[in-house]
Amino acid sequence: MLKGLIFDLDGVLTNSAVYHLTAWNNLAKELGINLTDDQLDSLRGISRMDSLNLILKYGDQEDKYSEAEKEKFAAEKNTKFVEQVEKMTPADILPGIPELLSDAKKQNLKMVIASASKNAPKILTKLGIMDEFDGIVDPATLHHGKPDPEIYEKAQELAGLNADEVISFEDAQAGVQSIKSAGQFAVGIGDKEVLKEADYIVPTTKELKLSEIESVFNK
Ligand code: B16
Ligand code: MG
Repeated sequence: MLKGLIFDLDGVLTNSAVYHLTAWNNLAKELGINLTDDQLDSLRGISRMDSLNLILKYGDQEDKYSEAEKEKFAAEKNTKFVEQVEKMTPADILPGIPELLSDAKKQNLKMVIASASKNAPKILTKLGIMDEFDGIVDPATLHHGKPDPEIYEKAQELAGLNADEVISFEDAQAGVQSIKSAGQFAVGIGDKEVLKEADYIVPTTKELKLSEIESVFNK
């Protein structure tokens, strides 16, 4: 029986990816690295330090900087990202999400956030939906990033539920893999081919309808 929903943040509740990608692209340029669109796209859903390491790898600069220098670059990127987050408002919630959250509330479902972003509480506060959630996984406590199941297992634990009692929402391939490895029902939002491991796929958040997802979940 369905008892809870678990949400990725970026790309599911709001589109902060555009700010992440712009900030990474600018940092890469400062380091003399020109990223292709595909390389930039591959950073979606990936943690801050993993993203920086990937960028340095794309630029053949893997061993060029010390850990302290890398921390400085990551902090610089984050400052630029947070400047954009400060401008976010409830209008930045993706279409279809307010209805989904309110349908879930009516059914008393638990709701938890499974985002790799350390900025998740700040973003949710700017969106005005912080109070809707029963918990947020703290990414600082994780040993492995998505596609490892750890973040979705932690989210399920926070909700106090079993894997077969939750539906989890993701826009990134690594995220869908993480959900499936945790043994949960995955809703993928985006490209059918990329997210083919999900149990239910919609092209955008506009097509999310809790009753329809539930009918597939209950089969
Ligand atoms: P931060 P999600 C992820 O959020 C983003 O998709 C990814 O681009 C970002 O690097 C990562 O969070 C870490 O974010 O630098 O704010 O800690 O999709 O897992 O909600
Ligand atoms: Mg995401």
